[in-house]
Amino acid sequence: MAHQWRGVIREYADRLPVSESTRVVTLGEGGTPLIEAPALSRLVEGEVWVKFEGMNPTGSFKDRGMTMAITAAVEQGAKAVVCASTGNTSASAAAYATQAGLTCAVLVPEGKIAMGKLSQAIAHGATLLQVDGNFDNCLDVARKLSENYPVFLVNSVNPNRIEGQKTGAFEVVDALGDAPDYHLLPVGNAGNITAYWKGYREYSQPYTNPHPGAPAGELPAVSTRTPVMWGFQAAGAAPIVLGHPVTDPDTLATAIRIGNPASWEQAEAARDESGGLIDSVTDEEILAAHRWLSAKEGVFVEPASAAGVAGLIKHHGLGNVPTGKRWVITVTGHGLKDPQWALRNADGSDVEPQRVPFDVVAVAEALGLS
Ligand code: AN7
Repeated sequence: MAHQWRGVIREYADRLPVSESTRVVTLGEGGTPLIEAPALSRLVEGEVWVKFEGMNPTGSFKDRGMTMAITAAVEQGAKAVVCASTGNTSASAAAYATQAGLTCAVLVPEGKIAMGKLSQAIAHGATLLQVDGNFDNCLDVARKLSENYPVFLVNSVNPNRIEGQKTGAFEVVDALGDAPDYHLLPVGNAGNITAYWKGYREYSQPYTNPHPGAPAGELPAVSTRTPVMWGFQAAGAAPIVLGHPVTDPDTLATAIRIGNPASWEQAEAARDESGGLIDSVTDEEILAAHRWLSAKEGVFVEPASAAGVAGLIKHHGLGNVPTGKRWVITVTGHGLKDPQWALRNADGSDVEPQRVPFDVVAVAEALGLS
């Protein structure tokens, strides 16, 4: 039978908190394309790859963590799960909870949730509550709910989420043969940078799975090194860059509109241990990178997902980007989640389709073929 990718838990079971008897909840996540980006490669005179996480079942990297979080919740006897979300986590939680037969509650901040994400959560039957507050308030309530009521929290403060998401780093190394020189990605609640760094570290040294029931024995190192980690927050929501929480975060990249990241310290550890940086990019830089990806590389992402590319372009402009290096940039979510940004011109006006009569000569003329 032809091989089908089995989802990140089965593909990487020897490095995840599962045992042989674990009932795996999966939608076939992971195995996403690592795409060479020719225009970015030319820009930096190096080799730039984008890890296109929009190709996951619900359209974002969250699925890697959610398969593990929901699998663990089922194993522990959960009947209900809850999360706070700027959108993608809720879409993913709702889908995986549905497959597992769990009920799912999602708390989203007031307004500013991309419509694609909202409709996913609703389509999958989640109970969606819009909280009168921002993401950080939502996470606070979700945490307290899970401490005091019979619901499991599936935000990335749940270590199973980080475990699942570390498989992104494994796939990069498996595809390239070793870790890249640099790994860039957007930073919101900072779970993903934490997870990638954990994955890269675990792959670079001998590993013994600490989970009870996991196969015993030491696995050899897969990579010879770890990359330098560069994370990028939106300028209006850049608490780690500023060194203090932001009480009223604001950015058009709503996925990373987060003022007090749960994995703040782990993100700083990833930065410092790898000799990297966490910097901010403006909304204009994010939109320019979003346009660059779609118009020059053929990759359509949602705005927040372009923050890593925006960071590379920004630092290239600052002269901080050495030539001859290998760069991997995680682009975290699909452009169809939040497609409106492509329909705006650079000057902010709406893109309008050119209208033509149903006449071949007129169409040929409009296309400049005559
Ligand atoms: C497309 O869905 O926090 O730094 O609640 O959706 O691991 O939080 C989303 C985050 C980047 C930031 N790109 O990742 C949520 C949520 C996209 C995202 C991030 C998010 P983290």
